[in-house]
Amino acid sequence: MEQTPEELDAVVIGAGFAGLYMGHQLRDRLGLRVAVLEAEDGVGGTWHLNRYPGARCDIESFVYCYSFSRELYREWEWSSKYPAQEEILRYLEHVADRFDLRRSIRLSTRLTSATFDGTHWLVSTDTGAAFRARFLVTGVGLLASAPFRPAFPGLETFTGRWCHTGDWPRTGMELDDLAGKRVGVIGTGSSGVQTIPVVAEVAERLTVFQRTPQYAIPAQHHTIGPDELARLRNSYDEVWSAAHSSLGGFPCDPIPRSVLADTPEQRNAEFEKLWQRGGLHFVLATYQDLLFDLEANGYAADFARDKIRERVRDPRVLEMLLPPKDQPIGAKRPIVETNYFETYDRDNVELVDVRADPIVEVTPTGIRTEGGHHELDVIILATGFDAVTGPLLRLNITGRDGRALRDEWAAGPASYMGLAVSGFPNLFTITGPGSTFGNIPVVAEHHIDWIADLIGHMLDAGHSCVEASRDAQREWTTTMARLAEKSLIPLADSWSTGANIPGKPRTVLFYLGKYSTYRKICNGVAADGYRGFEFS
Ligand code: N01
Repeated sequence: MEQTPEELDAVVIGAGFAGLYMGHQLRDRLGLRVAVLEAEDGVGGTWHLNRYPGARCDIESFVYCYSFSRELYREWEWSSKYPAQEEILRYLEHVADRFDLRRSIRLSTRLTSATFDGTHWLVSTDTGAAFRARFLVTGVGLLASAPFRPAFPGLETFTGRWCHTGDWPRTGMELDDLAGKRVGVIGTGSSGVQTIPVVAEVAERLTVFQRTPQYAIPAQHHTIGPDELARLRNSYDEVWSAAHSSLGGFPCDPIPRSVLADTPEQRNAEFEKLWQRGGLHFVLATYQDLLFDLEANGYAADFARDKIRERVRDPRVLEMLLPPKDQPIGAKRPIVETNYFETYDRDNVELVDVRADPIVEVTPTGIRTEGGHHELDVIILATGFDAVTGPLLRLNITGRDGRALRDEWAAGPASYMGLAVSGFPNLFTITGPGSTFGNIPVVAEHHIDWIADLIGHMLDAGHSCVEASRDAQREWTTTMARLAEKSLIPLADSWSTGANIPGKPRTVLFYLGKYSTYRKICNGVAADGYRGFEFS
């Protein structure tokens, strides 16, 4: 039964990277009464949920973290270049303790609806707890709370164990539990590519069901030794100034010319340098036209295909793993890998191309494709997420005059800078659709500071309501569309365009300009008296 609503100033949804810091800003900087609602039984968001074997971040640890506290930055000892899931979760738990945030967090409390009553947000939850607050801030992330499980016929009849990478069971599915089992993985995006080599090491047999071959860039992963750690911990100013003036929210040195300006020898040398550097740099810290010009992109794609050729011995398997010539590199969110391609040379690993040999059904004992039956004890869905809008639309948000967010966004989302939606006063969406596409903790932190500044401004000025204007939202949508026209990103059938979910409107979900430009725009709007917002 719903309880009498608790009176608050703000409700924050989610206790991951975004929600933790938002709670801290609203409570400790602005002195507001705040509840951070978290559906799961622990903090950490994505890093609480994504516990699949091999889960690791593909942004470097020294910049996949908060910058708001210099002390926190200096204290924390990252153990490796790309932090593992457990380590990031430990970091976020540490943040919750260090800043005494737990007393403001309600765990195991799933928001079921949020309705604006003309002055306040009325928030209901699955525990019966209810809240009435002036401000509602979503920190639900882009992906993790909305796993996509394709409707494979017969999945419910499977007698083995199955799960999704983004909603990994807490018991019975650790790596040891998979030892000696026949495991099937469907999907070869970032999650699949991370878990496949690790599971292959222990499984009796691993069958990978691949729909689209993908480029994947070696992580060149390594542990961080004492000297490197000391250098990173003492580089706070350089790191964050470089991150904030960067393309994607992490320090990088893009090549300030076209791929086409270099000779084949020069560009191969540049590509090789980036390849050895590892990770996202190959696609993001590279020639300026790589993600904008198909011809330029083609040279990088050829280079990456050649690298795959060097690593797979079986020509039949290689043919299945090579992305086709017309598939640009980096149009889908780039994948970062360790030992991925070599895994297919193992005797216990089989690759099934489900475009040539489609999945017909899941049976009680495995997966039937047109070509035959694959006996399995475990099925892992690495099939991705209903990204960006999915986590928000699950919240049942109703704004001014009974307008449901689901209806407003039926043909695709519209927002002002990814931060606010016209018709939804005093609602702020951290990393919402329309925001920049970059290193999420950095983008989220910028949003949170910006939102806290705006709320602080309202308190000082005595405003009770703020709302993005229709015109500002329309202009932002036009700006996004203009940038998208120039980019290769909309060409991919991926989560960043909504194309991975059957029936979802295909639209560009991000502002595809540089993070540094986006940051300047948001800060300029604030400096200009919050241009595009209406106060009352
Ligand atoms: O999901 P994805 P993800 N039948 O959407 C396939 C972040 N992340 O969880 O390409 C068969 O990329 C689908 O095939 P196709 C990161 O931002 C980060 O891997 O659509 N296959 C694809 O292969 C990332 O981009 C990290 O043809 C089906 C796969 O499933 C984002 O999360 C780690 C299918 C889905 O790939 C999402 O990555 C993990 C079907 N019906 C995730 N439906 C790191 O930081 C889908 N597929 C390292």
